[in-house]
Amino acid sequence: MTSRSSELVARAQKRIPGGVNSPVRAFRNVGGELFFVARGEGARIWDVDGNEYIDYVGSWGAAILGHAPKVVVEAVRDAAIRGLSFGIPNPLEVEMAELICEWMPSIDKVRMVNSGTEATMSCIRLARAFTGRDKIIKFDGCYHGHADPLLVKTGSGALTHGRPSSAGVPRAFADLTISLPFNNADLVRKTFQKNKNGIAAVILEAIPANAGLYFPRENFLSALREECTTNGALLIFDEVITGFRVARGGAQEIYGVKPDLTALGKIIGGGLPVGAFGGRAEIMDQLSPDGPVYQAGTLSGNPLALAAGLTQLRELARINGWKLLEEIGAQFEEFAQAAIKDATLNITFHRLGSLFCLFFAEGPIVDLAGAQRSDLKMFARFFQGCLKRGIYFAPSQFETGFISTAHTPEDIERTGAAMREALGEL
Ligand code: HOZ
Repeated sequence: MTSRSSELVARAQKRIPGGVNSPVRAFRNVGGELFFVARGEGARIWDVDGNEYIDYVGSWGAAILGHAPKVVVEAVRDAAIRGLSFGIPNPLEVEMAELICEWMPSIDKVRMVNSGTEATMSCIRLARAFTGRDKIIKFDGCYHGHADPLLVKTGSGALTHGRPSSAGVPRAFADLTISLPFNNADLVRKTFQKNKNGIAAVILEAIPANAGLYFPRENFLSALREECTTNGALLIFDEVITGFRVARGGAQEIYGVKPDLTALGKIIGGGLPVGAFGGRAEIMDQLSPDGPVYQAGTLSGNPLALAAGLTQLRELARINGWKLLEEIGAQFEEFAQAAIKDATLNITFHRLGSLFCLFFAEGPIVDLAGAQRSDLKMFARFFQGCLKRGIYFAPSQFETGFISTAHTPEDIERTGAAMREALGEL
């Protein structure tokens, strides 16, 4: 019998490129057939055929309170009744701006946009205008959305499908982007020396979470801060994933390094499409209408998205979500490590709070080259083994797992058991 998902896959493939609206969802590297989701609640999702999964994708991090949290749904409903979109300033924009600036003290001023891609793209334009320079430094495997200057040796779906630098990006644009291995401060120093007064900005995910998950070495971020300051370049943190997740003030709070600009997204939209970018006032004041840098959007500051985001953030603070996520994450780690130990395979487990990743490779893994040592076939078998046991991890080795505050101890225990069995089959 054909499943409803299979029918939808067939129809989608006729009318949507690859059958999906974002490439990682296509299951290409894990085999098997993707499923269509019908609904979600808490840590669970159900596909259109009624199969239930414990979900560790959580809308790629946006659903930090789990799916359809009552408070957020109610806030969206209340906002919707008052109007869906105006294209006129609304009070929630001020509330959101104040909250972001309070929780992330490196940000004096902030602009709301509709996606992380828009946020990073706008940071780059702003940095170029502010410094009067064209080149940027990024890091191999760090993914900053799909704007032209940033699709060079990038992570996420581009990496998953073996094309980390996209076709369609003019050579002249790509030549302005220098991509370096993560965690190599010496190379950054040398690149600055070679490009005297040429680098506008260094952009990075302070905690790279789009090529699996790995961490900055001690002093790497502070070395970048120093190099940028010495050379008159801006330091841009892409905290689309880590912002308000790894700590209230994001990765910059944990590592104590202050970027000039920060890109945000996911959590601040509570599951609706949102991004934001902000930073030092003198840089942000370059934006139109005060300054010469143009940036705009019909749906920017959309009341539904901001109602969802503000409610999610306030709820996180109310329940001390960061402490809770660390506790759930620690429990997850305990089960995962025990299952990995018994499986006696080469697996490197990384976790920070509610972010985690199993690399099917020996550690240490500190950069993209390390992540790429992973046995992708083994990952695919592990993914399928977990999926058939009702556990949904991201369908790519080069993504990160997301735990929400809705994952219960029973969910984690069940996940641990499924992981143990799936690893046992490899
Ligand atoms: N680029 C996202 C993961 N890092 C995937 C977005 C999606 O497929 O929704």
